[in-house]
Amino acid sequence: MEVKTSLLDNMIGVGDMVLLEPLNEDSFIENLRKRFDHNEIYTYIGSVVISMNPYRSLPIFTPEKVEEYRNRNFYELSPHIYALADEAYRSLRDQDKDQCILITGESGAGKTEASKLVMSYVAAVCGKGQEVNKVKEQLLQSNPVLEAFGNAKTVRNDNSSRFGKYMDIEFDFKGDPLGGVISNYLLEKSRVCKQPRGERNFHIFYQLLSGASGDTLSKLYTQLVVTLHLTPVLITPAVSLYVLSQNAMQIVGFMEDEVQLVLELVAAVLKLGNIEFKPESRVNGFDESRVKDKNGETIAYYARDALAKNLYSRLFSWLVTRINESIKAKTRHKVMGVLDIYGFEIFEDNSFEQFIINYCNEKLQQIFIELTLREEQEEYVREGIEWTNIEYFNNAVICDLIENNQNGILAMLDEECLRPGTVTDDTFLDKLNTICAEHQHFESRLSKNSKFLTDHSLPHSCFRIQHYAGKVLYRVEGFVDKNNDLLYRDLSQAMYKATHSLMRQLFPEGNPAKVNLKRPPTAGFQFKASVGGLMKNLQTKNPNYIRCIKPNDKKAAHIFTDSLVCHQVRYLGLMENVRVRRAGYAFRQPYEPCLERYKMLCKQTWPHWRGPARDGVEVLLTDCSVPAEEFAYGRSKIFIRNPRTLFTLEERRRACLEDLATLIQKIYRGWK
Ligand code: AOV
Ligand code: MG
Repeated sequence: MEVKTSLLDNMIGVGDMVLLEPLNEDSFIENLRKRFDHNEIYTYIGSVVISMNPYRSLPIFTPEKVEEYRNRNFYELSPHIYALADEAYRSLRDQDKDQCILITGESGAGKTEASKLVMSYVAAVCGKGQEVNKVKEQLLQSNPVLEAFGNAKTVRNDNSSRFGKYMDIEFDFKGDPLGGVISNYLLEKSRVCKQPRGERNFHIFYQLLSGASGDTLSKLYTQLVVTLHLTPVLITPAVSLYVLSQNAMQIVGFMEDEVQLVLELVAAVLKLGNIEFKPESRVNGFDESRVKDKNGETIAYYARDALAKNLYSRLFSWLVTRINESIKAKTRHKVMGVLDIYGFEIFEDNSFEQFIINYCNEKLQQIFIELTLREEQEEYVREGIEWTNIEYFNNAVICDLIENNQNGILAMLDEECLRPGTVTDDTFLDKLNTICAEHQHFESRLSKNSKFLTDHSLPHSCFRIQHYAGKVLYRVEGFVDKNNDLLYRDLSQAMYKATHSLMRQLFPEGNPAKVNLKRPPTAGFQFKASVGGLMKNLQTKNPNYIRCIKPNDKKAAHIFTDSLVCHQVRYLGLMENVRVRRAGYAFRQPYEPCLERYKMLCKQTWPHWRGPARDGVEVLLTDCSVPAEEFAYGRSKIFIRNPRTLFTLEERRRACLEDLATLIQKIYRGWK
């Protein structure tokens, strides 16, 4: 039987790195480049999909492509993100397994686009019908709403996600979507008040100011508001994007008056940014802004910014909750989780936000290592299959350095934030340094492994971490404050007194009847807890990986910078991934389902096999003349080395089913 060669076409490179000969870093990069030059942006490492950002629209996401990949075996056609989406969806539907799609890669590598492609593919192939279509439309339209409020232009990416997002899509037993639940992780709210040079505030501000009608704007009293750090650049796309996000809000289920309330708060944030405080004067009718000296002025600005940031981030969380109300299903049978977080980033100036974002990426890399490299190798040992271990870099030490409950950086930051006395960012840094010097255990983790660096060559008030994806220099300025994340009680109370119903709702702690003297948990503590919860959740699901790679630093099409790609290939651990995969077996399955699926290919196993499933599989594979070196019998699973073997079995099965269908038709006609 003919085996398709799409995975082995040398002109456009090899579709599966597992089949690459010879295998070394140069050939790996060369293969990616060759494929990239031929518009083949996807390449497999076994079941992992590498996705190169093309930075231009390619005609490979059409409805015809969806049809092409629908219900096809993973290795059958040329590599595509649709093949991964299809595989995940079918194993959810047919094998009843919860799935998760883990999308990783640095800022601008294409994670958010990939997550949308997966969602739209699944929407296209799962059930139809009025009710189901409404659910799908709502799930898809939650994206533009959250992007408008949670994405912004950075130097790395014009549409950079400034929050982490995990979405469970919920299905019934037939595989029809019922709804979804979105979880969001720490929005980078400091952006509301301050953006690094060359960057912008959240999209919604520009969309509103340039897209909304004069009438709407005058209702929001925003005509005059356009100075401040929020200076909008009036660009045309923002105009149509405004319409887009307004429509999306409507589809997701926001009432007209709710949209109005949301926009009013966006306008309120804009206005806050416009308030100026002058000594001994009254501004904008705000009595409280009458400040007497320079010192007070600073506090007033500080309070203003804290309020703007809090208002905006609470509004964002409210939006997520509100969307969830619309899309949440009453029951669910199976779920597919899609994770799209902010990617690893190194800026000129890195603060608490980058620290949090990069920590989150470490955790994801850790999950990849746990499930793909470690788990895979351990499985061979468990199953009693001969195996030589392959070395790989385990970033668990970096995760520990950040999150260890006793002396991790986050714990020390919390300790410092809660300590009585004068606490500043520098006392926090001193603490890090002292502990580093004093604590033997800590020292061994910090210094010997050189993951934490504080030598004198560093600029003032900085520490450096050797992350899995590169060294990052963090400036401690603002760490304590951002971690504390406190808002003056007077401000919460003032907000709670507002006549604006949504505003009141966002500041429940301002209710004088419910004064809570307990300190709210710190931002770092909350983040660590929610990321920990996320990791646990992901581990209960069957993972599907998309590893996104950024081909150049210019956000440009057609440019493939070897050094940049090489760096990513290294830190993503892709070479180790191929080696583990090659040394081992591409496919494995417990004996029972394997026998069930292929038993029709052999007379002795069809229609029933009476002995143990393991023996049945052996009879079956021998009968199908699969060469002995192609498989190994584990304790509970059959291991198949080459994806093509599996593909051959699938082809035969399909032919068999077709024959059967023809036969049944004949018999049926005979009866008539
Ligand atoms: P990210 O999610 O990984 O960065 P995005 O998914 O936002 O990156 O991709 C960045 C930009 O690259 C997009 O706005 C598109 O212009 C382009 N792009 C990405 N994937 C494709 C594709 N498949 N086809 C065409 N263009 C694409 V960040 O959120 O910053 O970590 O935090
Ligand atoms: Mg993104």
